[in-house]
Amino acid sequence: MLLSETAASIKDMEIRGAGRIARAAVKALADYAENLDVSDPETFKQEMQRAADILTGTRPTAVSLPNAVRSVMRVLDSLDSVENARNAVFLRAAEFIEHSEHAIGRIAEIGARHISDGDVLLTHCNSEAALGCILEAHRQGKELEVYATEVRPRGQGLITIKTLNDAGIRTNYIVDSAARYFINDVDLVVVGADAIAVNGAVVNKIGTAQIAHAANEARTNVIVAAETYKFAPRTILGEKIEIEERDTTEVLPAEVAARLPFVRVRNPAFDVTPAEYIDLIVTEQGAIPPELAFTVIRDYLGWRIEDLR
Ligand code: RI2
Repeated sequence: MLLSETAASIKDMEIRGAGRIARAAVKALADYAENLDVSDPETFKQEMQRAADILTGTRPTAVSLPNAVRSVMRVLDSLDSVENARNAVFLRAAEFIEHSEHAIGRIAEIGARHISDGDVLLTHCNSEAALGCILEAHRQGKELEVYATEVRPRGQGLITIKTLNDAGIRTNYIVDSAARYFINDVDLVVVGADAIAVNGAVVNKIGTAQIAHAANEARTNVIVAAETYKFAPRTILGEKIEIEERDTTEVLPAEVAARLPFVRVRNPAFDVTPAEYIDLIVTEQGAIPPELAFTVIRDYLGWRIEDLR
């Protein structure tokens, strides 16, 4: 796939999910490096930077995307020849993809320990990290029942219920606004994350904050399954995580909106769940309370405040 095709697929969500877009972006960078026909190392670096900017500009919220792209681009800091730079990009991209896939497996193992036999779970959107925990608990023989939301406007809940159904897990498919209605029947909420701020706040699919709020009120635990590359280093500097607002036609067809001149359709794709509504964040390095987000950024992502300026 060409770089522009990968970028377009990420933007229109043919490739979606914070982990998947990160892996697709580093693969696109490696392919781009392979076909880059230049002999001057500086030109190579500039062209790679241009490609990196196109990829990171596709979706602004999922920090996995810039974190993954930056982890590849870092190898170009000390390049001496185009050939060495190209090989370093291949190697780093392959390492990232392997690390990401391994992280999903580790999170599933750790997350499954927090799921008990007989639990009723609720999940929102379609997160491979969150679903990994549920599927692993099921694989271990735990009897589970899941509530899965529809996820307006893009309907990612449909992917989730197909996966759960294929695994033979008893699943209830509900509209997003029914989460509060069923929350007292739920033992544990399991969701993924697109970004996690230094204060432990979790950015995830729009509606997550409402569910976490309802869970908090009902004393139902909430766990977030997220690879360490979903922690947002620049939040250390006080930078806010940008919330993507997608095309309004995802919510209301343009011809209907055209007849309602006083109505403005809004379509934020994500919201922010405060740390106090989250019991645990399950990463591949272990389960941590959200308050330890800074430690993950410093120790596992290796970002120091000096690197961020
Ligand atoms: P994994 C998705 O975003 C959802 O918000 C999901 O919870 C999150 O990414 C993490 O997904 P979108 O691409 O990386 O559907 O765990 O907007 O698959």
